[in-house]
Amino acid sequence: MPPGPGKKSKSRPSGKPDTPGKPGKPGKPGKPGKPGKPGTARAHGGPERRPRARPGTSGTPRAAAQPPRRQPSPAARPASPRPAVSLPADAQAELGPGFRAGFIAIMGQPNVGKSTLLNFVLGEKLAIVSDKPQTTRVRLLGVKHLPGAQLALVDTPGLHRPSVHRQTLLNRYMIEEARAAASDVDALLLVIDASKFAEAHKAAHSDRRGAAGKDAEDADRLAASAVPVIDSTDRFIVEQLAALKKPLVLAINKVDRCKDKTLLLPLIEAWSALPGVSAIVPISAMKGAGVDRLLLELCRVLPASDALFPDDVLTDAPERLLCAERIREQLYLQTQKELPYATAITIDRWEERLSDRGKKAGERGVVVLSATIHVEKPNQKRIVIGEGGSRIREIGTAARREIEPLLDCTVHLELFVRVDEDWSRSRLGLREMGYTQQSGGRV
Ligand SMILES: Nc1nc2c(ncn2[C@@H]2O[C@H](COP(=O)(O)OP(=O)(O)OP(=O)(O)O)[C@@H](O)[C@H]2O)c(=O)[nH]1
Ligand SMILES: [Mg+2]
Repeated sequence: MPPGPGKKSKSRPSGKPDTPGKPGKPGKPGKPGKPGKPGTARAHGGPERRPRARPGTSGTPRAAAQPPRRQPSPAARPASPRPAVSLPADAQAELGPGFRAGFIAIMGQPNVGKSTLLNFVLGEKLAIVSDKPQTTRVRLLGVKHLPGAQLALVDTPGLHRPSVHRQTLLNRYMIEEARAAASDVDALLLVIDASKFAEAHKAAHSDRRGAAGKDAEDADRLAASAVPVIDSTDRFIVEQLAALKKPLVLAINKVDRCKDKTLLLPLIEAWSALPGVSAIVPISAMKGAGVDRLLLELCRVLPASDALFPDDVLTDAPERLLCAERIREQLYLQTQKELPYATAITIDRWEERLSDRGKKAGERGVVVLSATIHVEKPNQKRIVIGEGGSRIREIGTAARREIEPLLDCTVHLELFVRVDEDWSRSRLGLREMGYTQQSGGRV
């Protein structure tokens, strides 16, 4: 294994930074470590009262003292194009009286839409999303408050089959994060991507038709037999999850991308035949189709319990982590396919200035942030900085626009880029980026 972060060169981009201000000395990064102090449970008069352990979700030791993040006030909330999703109208009759609450891990392969689903359910952007696989790296808690129920949803990194080749320590860390989340919760929500099956089916259909000159019906039959309905990775994942003997709900996502909806039938049939799947719901996490039914199925499998969090708590994730994530998201969005995914963000300086006018006196008025983008190779650093510093300026501006509504104040953000060779392959590198296992993981 290569040694820990090797050559280090840190520079600020040439050109004007997003906001002026001297960098602070790089400190400890926002660390996805132990969870913050549990939010006090509020009694909702459920039939059963039991103290519940909370699974570890993201947190930094430093930020652990922060109160859980509350739902932003309507004034602070960025204009949302849609109202928050709730249960279907007939749900209360189906669920009966009494309160239900519990932790649910959102599991599945990378890129299937787990984080998109979390955000849609919350009606807030909490998790970052990109079309690059393995975007989510640490567990992230989002609390959904419903009439008669509370879902503590834990977004997780994507799972894949263990492969001996090219597994970095970061990969192993992420898989361990997802596994640890699954074993800590009351129920599991497995998300799969229906569009992958639809696309594979379509490709097989046109191959067969072209190759054999078959008529449409024959081609359909042959294509159906050629494409595995449940791919080997999903099969592997569901076997692992079923072994945990917890209620398992399946969401078949991205149905908006399946023009031929009849292709969902073989999927539903194949998944229903597997033992341990409590319910199957086709959804579009992006457009929202079916998400209300999915919430109902999740409520069904939750235990009777008092609420686990006060009803204005959105997450326990520290603001530092959420800010670092927004920067990473912009990095992904603005560099497209040029940048390998082994980049990390550390927040090196966080300075709060109180407001003396405008907003309520004494409230946070400005946050001054310095963050470092860590890459593994000098050419990656050049990509991030861009021509004359243009790209890093764009990343900084876009990230600041995302962070301001999150912190509900003015933000001055300064970004640096540093090469930490092969950090994703060394224990020290992971620790420096804040990726330390919370639950006795094996990294
Ligand atoms: N068309 C369509 N695209 C979706 C849907 N849900 C997610 N996506 C897209 O799929 C890509 C991956 O979404 P994510 O939410 O980041 O997926 P993820 O499962 O969290 O991925 P990892 O964090 O990498 O494990 C993004 O480009 C999303 O916009 C959906 O319902 N329909
Ligand atoms: Mg994700």
